[in-house]
Amino acid sequence: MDYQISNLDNNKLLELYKNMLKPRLIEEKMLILLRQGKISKWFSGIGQEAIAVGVTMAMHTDEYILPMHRNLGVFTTREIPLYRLFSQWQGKSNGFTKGRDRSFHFGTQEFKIVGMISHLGPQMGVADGIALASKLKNKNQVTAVFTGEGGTSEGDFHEALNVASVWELPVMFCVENNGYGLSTPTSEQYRCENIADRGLGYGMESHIIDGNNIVEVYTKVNEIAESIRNNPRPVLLEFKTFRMRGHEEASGTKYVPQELMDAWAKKDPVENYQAFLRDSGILTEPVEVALKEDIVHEINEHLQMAFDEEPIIPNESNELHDVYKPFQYQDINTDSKTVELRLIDAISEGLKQSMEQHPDLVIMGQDIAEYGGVFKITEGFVEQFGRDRVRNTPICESAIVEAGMGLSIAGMKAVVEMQFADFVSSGFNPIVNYLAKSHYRWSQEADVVVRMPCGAGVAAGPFHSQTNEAWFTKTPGLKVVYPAFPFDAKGLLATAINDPNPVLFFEHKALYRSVRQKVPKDYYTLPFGKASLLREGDDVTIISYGAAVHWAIETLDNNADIKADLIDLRTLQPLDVDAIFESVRKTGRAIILQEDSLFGGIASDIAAIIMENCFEQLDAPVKRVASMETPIPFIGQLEQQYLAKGQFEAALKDLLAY
Ligand SMILES: Cc1ncc(C[n+]2csc(CCOP(=O)(O)OP(=O)(O)O)c2C)c(N)n1
Ligand SMILES: [Mg+2]
Repeated sequence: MDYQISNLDNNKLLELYKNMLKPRLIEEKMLILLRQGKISKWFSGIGQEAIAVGVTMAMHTDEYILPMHRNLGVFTTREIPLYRLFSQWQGKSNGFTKGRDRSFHFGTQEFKIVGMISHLGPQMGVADGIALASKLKNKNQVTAVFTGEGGTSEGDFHEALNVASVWELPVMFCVENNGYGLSTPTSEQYRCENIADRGLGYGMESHIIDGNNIVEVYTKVNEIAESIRNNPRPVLLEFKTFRMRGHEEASGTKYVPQELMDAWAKKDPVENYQAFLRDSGILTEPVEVALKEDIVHEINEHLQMAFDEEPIIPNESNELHDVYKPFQYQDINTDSKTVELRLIDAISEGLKQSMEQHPDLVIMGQDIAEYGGVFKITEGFVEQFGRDRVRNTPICESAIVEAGMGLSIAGMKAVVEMQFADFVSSGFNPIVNYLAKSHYRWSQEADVVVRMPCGAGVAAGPFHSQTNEAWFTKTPGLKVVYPAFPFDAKGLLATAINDPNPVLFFEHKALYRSVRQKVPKDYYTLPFGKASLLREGDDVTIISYGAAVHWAIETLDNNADIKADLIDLRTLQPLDVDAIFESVRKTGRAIILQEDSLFGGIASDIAAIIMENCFEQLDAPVKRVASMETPIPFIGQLEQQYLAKGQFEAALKDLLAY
């Protein structure tokens, strides 16, 4: 192997060696423990150490690194105390996830490391967000994110590189091309000769680096990182290397041709470099022996600490407590003059005032800048807040949600506008897997609001009419807000943005321009988890939210003889169960009206909760009224037939007659 040491001094050369030797020796120990059944799964990075170590050494300690499952060298080079890593792998408290996630699936702000989620790709968009924050704050920092060559086939890779390129974000995309993704060889993974060749397609500089040569990795990445700090831009780095062990230890390497194994064994990054240092007199035998002894001693000592640590004792309230970051709601009232606003204006005003309240808030979405968004909610925002904070995005919902997560990791806030709520399916993975689980896994808040223009009644067909809140209400870690009136929308949006947890904020399109209300001019907040009682009566409890609230009002207006409590939930997660119970215990009858189709919607859960808690006060079975079990059709008469509105009055009367 050709080591071009140019201006590296002996100390640096030895440090590179030491930092590679450490993960190698830890892994050798882990393989023994694995055979003894003392640890669970292990993803080996043996043979790939030069990449993790070289990249980490080229980074400043206050710059974020987003490593993968084979990058032990990132964690050790950042000098995480080994007992904490061992505890993490054993699921103990001194680890980073309180036993809630395994192996390298954790992050730590202390060491500026953001670990992967299993889905591989999402962290590339997260790196974009972190890099965006450092660019907006002129920090002159670079962010490094890792992926295997298998992960480059995911849409997240494409989206993240494209966004980084369009926005000129200071990210190093480090692809470890190790020949295989589980059992899949590169020939079945991609068709171009080098992954680095793709840089051209993204308008991005790229380099191929010998991933088994620590000197080459370190010197090249060092140079590139320094150049990015001075001239922020993304760079694609392809490290050629090889996976010397199985995908994980249990799965073996039978499918790997022996010639490949033999050829790459000769290129072992640790052994070759060791030989080079010996030959050039930089590493003497006594130094080498001492070095190894020190590391082995450290490993054994820290392993003992981890083994001695008490196992975690399950405690339900601890688990429930950590799903959301604690948020102290601040009630901000205003006695400012009110103005009559449509729902759409109230949301626009609320968003604008939150932009004024939070200088670190960035909003992102398709066509939201000069164009003002397809519903014109952000019209005039660019003029007031500038293009840094009001960002047009390419069409890539996943990468933008991920970028929101990255901004949050870097201490900023994000609002992401879905052009239509239906399109959130293209950003579903990061919402339910990354944002929702982040605080529970490693105490990292996901301070992101996703705005969701939703709902039917506008004859827009199956892909511009859905109300898909049920996709999210069932996922712990998310909050779901669904206002029906301008006053609620403005105050709840302010709270959604103040709350550091991920919030799905539903805005019904059919209400945008049809509902008007007097709304305070100034900034104010409203609490989550508090329903509003719109009508009071003793006969029946009607529970609803969103556009369906207006259907219920219309029905009650047409039937003055029906005396009903009408509850507008306003937020679905958290859900105001107390308001529901109080009313149902009074009326003895409950009907839930929802716009979404019936099965698996929130009406079903509310019905179950009422039955479990108010059974003895009920005079009739709880009734659910929802739309048809079909996709939403386009033409008006089919849409009207589809919607629950048409069945509500009859169902209500049936329930009262029961
Ligand atoms: C979305 C998703 N699909 C599949 C998997 C299962 N899986 C985990 S790692 C892996 C191979 C990854 O290959 P590569 O990106 O080349 O990384 P390497 O393991 O070679 O370092 C697969 C298929 C997963 N974790 N997530
Ligand atoms: Mg691979």
